[in-house]
Amino acid sequence: MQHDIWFNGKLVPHAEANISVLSHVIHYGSSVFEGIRCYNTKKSGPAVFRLPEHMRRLEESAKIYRMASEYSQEQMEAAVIETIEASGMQSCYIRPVIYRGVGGLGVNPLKNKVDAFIAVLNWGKYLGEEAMESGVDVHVASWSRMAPNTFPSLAKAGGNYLNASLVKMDAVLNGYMEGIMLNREGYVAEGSGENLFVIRDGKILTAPAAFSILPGITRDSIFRIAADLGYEIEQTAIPREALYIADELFFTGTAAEVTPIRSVDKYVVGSGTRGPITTAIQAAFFDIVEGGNDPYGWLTPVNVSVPA
Ligand code: PPE
Repeated sequence: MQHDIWFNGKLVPHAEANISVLSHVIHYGSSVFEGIRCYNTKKSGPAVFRLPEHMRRLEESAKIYRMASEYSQEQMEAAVIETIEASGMQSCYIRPVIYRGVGGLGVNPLKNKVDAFIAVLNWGKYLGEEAMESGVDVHVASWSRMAPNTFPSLAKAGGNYLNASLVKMDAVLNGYMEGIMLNREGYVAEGSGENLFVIRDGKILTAPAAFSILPGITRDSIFRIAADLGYEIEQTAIPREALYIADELFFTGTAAEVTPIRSVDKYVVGSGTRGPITTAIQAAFFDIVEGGNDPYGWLTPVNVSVPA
């Protein structure tokens, strides 16, 4: 079933949420977006995970690209809730997008209209159901992450995903689930749609924000969860070969949640299955989002009435 789309302030049927082929975004990739999950928590029903943080990042992505959205962060948060409630979905993936619309062709976007929409859809496990336990097989991508001062990596912008989709296609066509990108200096950056964590000798490492990564909201959540479980986390330069001798590796992301990695470039990671620290962090994460146990105040409840 296709749910109503919130489109420039109003809920409209899916079929009516259309854009012009002459929209700036079609020609030049000028959009910013978010991916957010709503979970049907055991404890208190449907709730959105870290909604203010996602909408803040959306607003900041728009700011970087000088897009003046008509809607404030608070209005966009309310619009997300409204869209979920209207859909009747108790759990869903939420995709808000702000983009450059019509207003003439040509690179200069300053005259083009800025439009916004929010869609809600079903989205299961990003890297496969059984991957959550057994882990995924990945490779190091031959494409690098963008260099600093080329495309702003802190903005979650549509155009950045041209690079990501080259990485993902190469991975899939070579029989891997995902590709890990290195930055321009050759240090580990992230997956095409996930942040990456490396565990060795009980210590957890991940790339710093300045390494051309998207600093994920799940990544930030893992910092809190892991610290409270007593693990030390360091944001540091990780050489490629550290992946091959790691004890454990895992991806994080809204879509990917916490997904273990069992091999990289056919090197077996640790024991070749989900390791103990990954298991503990994954369990703590799912206790929040699925269990509804929310020590950090990360869940925003939504009222989805179940049809009788
Ligand atoms: N890095 C990239 C490049 C990325 O796209 C994502 C999310 C992350 C890191 C993790 O960020 P966060 O979701 O805030 O923890 N990728 C989104 C889109 C994936 C897609 O295929 O589309 C997502 O997970 O929603």
